[in-house]
Amino acid sequence: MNNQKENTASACSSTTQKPTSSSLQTDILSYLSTHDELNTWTYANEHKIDHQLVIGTIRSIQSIGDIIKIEQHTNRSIAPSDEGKLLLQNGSYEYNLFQAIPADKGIEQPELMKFPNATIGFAKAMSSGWLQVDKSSKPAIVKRKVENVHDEVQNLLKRIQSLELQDASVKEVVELKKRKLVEDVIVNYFIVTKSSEFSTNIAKGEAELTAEMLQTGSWKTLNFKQYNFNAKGMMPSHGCLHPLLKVRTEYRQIFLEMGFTEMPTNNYVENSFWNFDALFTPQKHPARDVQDTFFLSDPAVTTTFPEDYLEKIKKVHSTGAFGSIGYQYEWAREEAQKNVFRTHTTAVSTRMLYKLAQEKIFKPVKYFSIDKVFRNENLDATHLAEFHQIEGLVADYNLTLGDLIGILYEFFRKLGMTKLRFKPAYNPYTEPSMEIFSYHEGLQRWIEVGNSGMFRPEMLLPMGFSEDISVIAWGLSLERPTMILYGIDNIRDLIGPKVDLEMCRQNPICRVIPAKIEE
Ligand code: FB9
Repeated sequence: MNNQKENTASACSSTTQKPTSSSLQTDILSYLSTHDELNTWTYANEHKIDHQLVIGTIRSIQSIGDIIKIEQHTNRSIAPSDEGKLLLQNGSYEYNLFQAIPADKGIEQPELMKFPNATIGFAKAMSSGWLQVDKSSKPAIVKRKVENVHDEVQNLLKRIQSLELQDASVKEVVELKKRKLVEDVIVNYFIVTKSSEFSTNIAKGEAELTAEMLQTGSWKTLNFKQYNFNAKGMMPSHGCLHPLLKVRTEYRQIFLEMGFTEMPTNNYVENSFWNFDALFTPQKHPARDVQDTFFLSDPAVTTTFPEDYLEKIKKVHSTGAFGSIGYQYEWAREEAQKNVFRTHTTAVSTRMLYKLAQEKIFKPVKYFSIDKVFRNENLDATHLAEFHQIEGLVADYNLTLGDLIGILYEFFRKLGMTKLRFKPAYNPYTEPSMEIFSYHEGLQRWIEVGNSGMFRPEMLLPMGFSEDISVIAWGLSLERPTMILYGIDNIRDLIGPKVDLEMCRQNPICRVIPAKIEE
């Protein structure tokens, strides 16, 4: 963020009286009748009028007819910063501090330092040689060293405000810039000159054609205002899509293009059975600790399960089954009954796969989900306690790791990520598992873009799938791509109470594929 602020603000302090636009119109035309040209910026300052009002009036004169010609110019100038305007109004810290010191007996230093902005005021007053500190007494006494002082800072700010002093190289101005009391501003102003139909008394053109004019025929002789096609239309207040929803739409579109069906994810609350146990996640797995998972106190448990299926899960965990030795531990139903905020949408995939396995005839499927998941993790700039998980899965006969890698290339290619790398990883519910990395042209580095794997037989066979059916799946978040696509570094600028709604109004359309690598 450069400190060059577009100085749309008025060049003059807020105390100036606001002329009506019509009287200002007359003033400007009479000024032009006696001057070759009018500089809106200097005119506004000389007449202590809001620069924007002058520009607005110039525009309205323009809309009446070919009365004036205008040329836009930009120049770099300096102006008091917001803090500078305060000092311009109330005087500088050092000057006000000096005034607070009794001329005769001085003041105890601790007392003086209670004065507003005393630190900077005292430092500046000392460096200007205005004060002396008598350290012989405890506490030290601060006394005036000079009879009286002038508030040079305030004067300078006034001269800068009134454009009398505009040379930024003057050493005092440099000093004020260092104190962030003065800042560079870019001023867009106009040079206005007379045009062919210039006159000082311009009849205000009729702004609308009324029924009465039509009936009387007076419209034939009246002179109507020109349409001012430059007039800025009022931006209608309109709803706007949060960037997350725009990116979600893009991801959803990609899945639908690839023939995937969206899974119903409208249940944030899940029980540990479907969120963990059915996914062959052992009951002692750290992910099941309160450190990682939000457990519900009410309703704390679910008691209804497909009992035969639950027995199979119990078996495959505790003593092993379906050719697996399991985890050889005492599997507890109570643990599985605990209700949680789902930690992943893979819980939804589990329910959908179980339902699929109950079908008489197995039909290959491609499912996807994009919805909220909750993790009781330590928060940082890129992690909140909830995020949107994007998940895709394909269930079919004899799918291989190659099929998984193939579909990942196709999926990420549609996201403009063509260079992928796969790193072996571990998930309780997939073997083999892979973290997915992509080379991000914009960031000029490899970034982790997701996780994936082949669901374990200990998960699929208890559901009732035959051995020759395998399921490949992958997941990523919605927040990470959105932050990268919209250049947002802190997730709190994207989600949460601190989000500036302007960001929602102004954020551009979502281009998941950066422009240059569009096919
Ligand atoms: O989204 C992630 N990274 C990402 C994705 C896209 C992207 O696009 C940019 C525009 C170019 C950029 C970054 N990640 C997954 C990777 C990391 O951010 C990781 O640190 C954080 N992960 C989250 C979980 O954190 C605890 C992201 C989230 C994640 C991780 C794994 C899965 C889902 C989400 C999964 C899974 C899975 C695996 C096997 C079978 C089924 C599901």
